[in-house]
Amino acid sequence: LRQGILFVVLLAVSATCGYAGFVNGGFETGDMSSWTATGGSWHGGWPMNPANYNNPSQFVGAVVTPGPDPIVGAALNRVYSGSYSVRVNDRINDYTVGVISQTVTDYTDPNIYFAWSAVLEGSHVANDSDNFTLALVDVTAGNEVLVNRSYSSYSATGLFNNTNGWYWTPWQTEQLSVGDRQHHTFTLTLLASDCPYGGHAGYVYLDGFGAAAPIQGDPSVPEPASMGLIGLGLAGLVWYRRRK
Ligand SMILES: [Ca+2]
Ligand SMILES: [Ca+2]
Repeated sequence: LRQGILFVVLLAVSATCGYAGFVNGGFETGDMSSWTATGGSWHGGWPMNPANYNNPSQFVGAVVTPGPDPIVGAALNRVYSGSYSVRVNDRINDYTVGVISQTVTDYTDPNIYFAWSAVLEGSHVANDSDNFTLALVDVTAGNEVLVNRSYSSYSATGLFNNTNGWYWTPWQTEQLSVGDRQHHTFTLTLLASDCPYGGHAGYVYLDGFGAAAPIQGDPSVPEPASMGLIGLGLAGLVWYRRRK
């Protein structure tokens, strides 16, 4: 029996190791641990000066719990998967910028997943808008940009709905195949900003950054993958006991 239990434990450990590259990618610790979070202010002028938003003590945003988005309502849940997500920037018009990033090294899983949703207050022109940029780059390949989602409320496309003058997207899930980039280093960065004249705000939610597809909804429902592993472990236990 002891060897059977050991088998179960080993399976659990090997499952964990496969996703070791990402830490707290779904914010399920309830805080920003393992993420770099900075921020600052954007006063006047396009493009934005990075020196103005690299202050760790001025991060604008928060880890949030499930519930209706305060602008959109029940049509948009603040959390995509599990009990928490992060909201970068806020809905107050006060020139703020929020930035988060995480880097994974020596990545060996075949895919990278994440989910995002944006809520942007309607504005005027491209250089006078709240905006965001969500990018995944392959650092090993000279910072090659693999995913770049960049919108302002001025450039909002058919991806966006409009509620009371705010443009918003349903949750967007991204799957990126990186099986041919074994052992590379990747960085995910999300910047969300008010407009530079303090007239319009916008924010972006992020969740489920990891090697497995994030599962939408209730955290109490176990992921199919882990259920399968538990089943395998139990099968191993039965096999061992029969053999004995
Ligand atoms: Ca989550
Ligand atoms: Ca703000």
